[in-house]
Amino acid sequence: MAKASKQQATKAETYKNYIGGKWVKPQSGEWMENRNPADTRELIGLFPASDAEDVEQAVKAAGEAWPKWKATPAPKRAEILYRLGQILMDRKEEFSTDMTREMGKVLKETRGDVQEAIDMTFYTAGEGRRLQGYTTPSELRNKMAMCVRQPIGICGLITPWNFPMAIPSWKMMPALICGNTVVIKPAEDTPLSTINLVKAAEAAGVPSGVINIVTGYGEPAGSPLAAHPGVRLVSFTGSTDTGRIVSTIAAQHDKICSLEMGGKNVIMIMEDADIDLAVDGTIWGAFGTSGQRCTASSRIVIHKKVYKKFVEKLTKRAKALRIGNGMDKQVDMGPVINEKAVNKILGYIDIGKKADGAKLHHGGKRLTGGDYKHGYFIEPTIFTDVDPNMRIAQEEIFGPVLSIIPCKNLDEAIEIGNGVKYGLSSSIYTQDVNRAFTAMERMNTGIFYVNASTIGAEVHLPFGGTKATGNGHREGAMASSLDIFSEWKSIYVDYSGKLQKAQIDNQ
Ligand code: UN1
Repeated sequence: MAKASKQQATKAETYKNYIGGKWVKPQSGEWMENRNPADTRELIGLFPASDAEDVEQAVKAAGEAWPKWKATPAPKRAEILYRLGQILMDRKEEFSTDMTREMGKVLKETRGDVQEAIDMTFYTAGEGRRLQGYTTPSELRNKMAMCVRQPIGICGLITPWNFPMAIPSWKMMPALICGNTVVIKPAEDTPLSTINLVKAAEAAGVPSGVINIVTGYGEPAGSPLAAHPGVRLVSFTGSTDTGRIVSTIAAQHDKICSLEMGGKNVIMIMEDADIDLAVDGTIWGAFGTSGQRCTASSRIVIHKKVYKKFVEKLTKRAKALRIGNGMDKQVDMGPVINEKAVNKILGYIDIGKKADGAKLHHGGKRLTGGDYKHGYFIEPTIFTDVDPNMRIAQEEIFGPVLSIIPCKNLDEAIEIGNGVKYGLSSSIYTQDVNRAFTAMERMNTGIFYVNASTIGAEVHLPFGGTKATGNGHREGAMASSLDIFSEWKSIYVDYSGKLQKAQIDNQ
């Protein structure tokens, strides 16, 4: 996204930051353009290119709002979230359309993104009447022991462009139900969808200062948020490289830090699999969202016996995919997010062809003429005869590029499947229950599917991965979300009226 001149700022719709319950211009006086990646002639609007001063104001507002929000009973906080969920439902179509315009994925998928935010909001609201800790016996007489969840304080949320409403909701809803206040910095490519979420929260009655949004670029706006001494927790989803920077900054201030980062997800297809089903799952997993999901199926490891048949069927389907503007109902796959992404993806296709020496079986080019002229379109791309150690089979490309790797049996498939630095999602297609359970046990990923693609996580199960995908946390699923956004307090009540010593008075 290009920086906008002041002159443009007077013409296009201009959005603001939301700080302390007010929509305010950036202190920086700078704006950034948000353009449709399917047709860059369409300017969605101008958004604040915030800097440290804007972050400072937002953190201050979040700090001022915290004592009152923390003291609000959780069931009352939940009532606001129920209202928010309802508003998102009512405005689903409008928010989905905005999202397709700003980030490109087809309307069917942006509806899914908004739905995921709705699911997360209602699911989390239910927690307002639980937020359970536990009581447990003490080792001493006349003494009671229990533990309760405490809010943490101000949470800094840094979120990506590929799920610009769902992922903010994974972080914002549990943060709020636990009694924290938040400052969110959405990705610079998709500020509108996150602003829509914040507007819905405002309409639902979230008190001033409880949610604050500053839009802008990573270094001027994201870094000061991660570094601000008032921010106790930083929650980040995005690339592994940026995640490392965020966690390094957070570590210098002893912050709680949760990271969701890259993936190099694998579908393993055995010789007994339902091949048509596996083709369906591959098309959806590899080319849905133009491959721009951290859960995207970027590797297929397939038994030699069915390799040829699978590649034939898959290629036919890939050729039939209609690529274009996600607003068009006929379109199956939209653009990628921006010019930088085009260059990165084409760069990897080049590496695949030249340095790696893989066979480019289908696609591989940017689409340029006609309707494609003003957008960032790349053909669905399939490499065959890929060696598991090639760069295209090891590194996250984040685009519609699939590597197909032959294998001779389940053991080899699992070894290849696990042989990457990431550990987000994996799947197996087989009709054999023994193989399915063997893979389920041995795949070192946070998410595993049987006879389904690597994408499609639901909000009430833990989301996240092993190894370089994260730093041990899981989002979604109540227990894991609450573990990120609350701190335990252990409480001992001694009603014996005398000094009792744990571990010592143990007779
Ligand atoms: C992501 O891949 O960036 O599992 C998030 C899915 C979605 C969330 C994906 N529910 O595909």
